[in-house]
Amino acid sequence: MSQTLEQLSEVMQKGNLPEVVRLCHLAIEEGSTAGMILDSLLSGMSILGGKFKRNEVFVPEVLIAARAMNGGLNVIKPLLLEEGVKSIGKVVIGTVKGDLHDIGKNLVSMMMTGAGFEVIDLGVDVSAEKFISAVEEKQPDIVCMSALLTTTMTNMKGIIEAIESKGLRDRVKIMVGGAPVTQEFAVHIGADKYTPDAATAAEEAKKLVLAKGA
Ligand code: B1M
Repeated sequence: MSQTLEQLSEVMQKGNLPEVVRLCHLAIEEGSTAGMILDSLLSGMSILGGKFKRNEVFVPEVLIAARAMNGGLNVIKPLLLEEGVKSIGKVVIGTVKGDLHDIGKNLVSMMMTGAGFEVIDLGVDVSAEKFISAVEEKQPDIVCMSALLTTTMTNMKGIIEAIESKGLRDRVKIMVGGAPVTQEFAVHIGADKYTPDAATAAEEAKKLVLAKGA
């Protein structure tokens, strides 16, 4: 890893947003790819996550670091997106009710946009009602749900049931993800697809819409 990318990982952990933005731009000038910059930011967040678990840092520090991470992601966003790609389908995405984690969801959103999807991002703490309104109004091909807490991943099941009870289940494919979510859990709650990371989510979403159109 270059010196700039090492520094980037460190300043992200300290939550220094202006430095994160500066170093992302510098890394781009030095020839780092968006993937290399993303790896540096993710490795910083992984180190910080370990410290959070061991009670060496607390919510305020992690929150500030997350803001810095999202700031860095915004700098590399244009590089992750292919220009002039024709929309291959529509995706509605959100972090489920009770959950405020948005970094993974934002990454999935970026990768999906880069893969050619029109992405409607409902944000965090999204209720079943909000997902349903979005399905009715926006007519997406795919609904993506993210959850980072073992206590909120269970809300995914309620959201799928609510979509079913409104008679909308046949209209959309449902994809789920987030650190505690597993393939077994996805099958158990009746989702169509689980993916462990954002890049795979975009690949699998493409396959789902191609299969739908076939
Ligand atoms: Co929170 N937090 N947090 N946190 N936080 C975790 C998740 C935790 C594992 C930390 C720990 O204890 N080790 C733990 C959860 C324990 C559990 O339930 N098993 C935890 C906890 C306990 C909490 C609070 C309860 C703490 C408290 O208040 N006492 C609280 C809950 C708040 C709430 O949501 N109601 C809380 C709060 C916060 C902050 C607000 C401070 C902040 C979030 C800020 C933000 O997101 N804007 C935060 C953070 C940053 C973390 C950690 C450190 C990092 C999460 C992250 O962004 N990772 C996390 C520890 C860790 O993960 N090491 C932790 C990077 C991100 C890229 O990964 O989101 O997994 P991830 O996304 C991946 C994949 O999962 C996948 O793609 C991405 C990679 O490409 N993916 C999808 C994600 N969504 C997908 C959707 C898809 C497909 C793939 O759909 C198709």
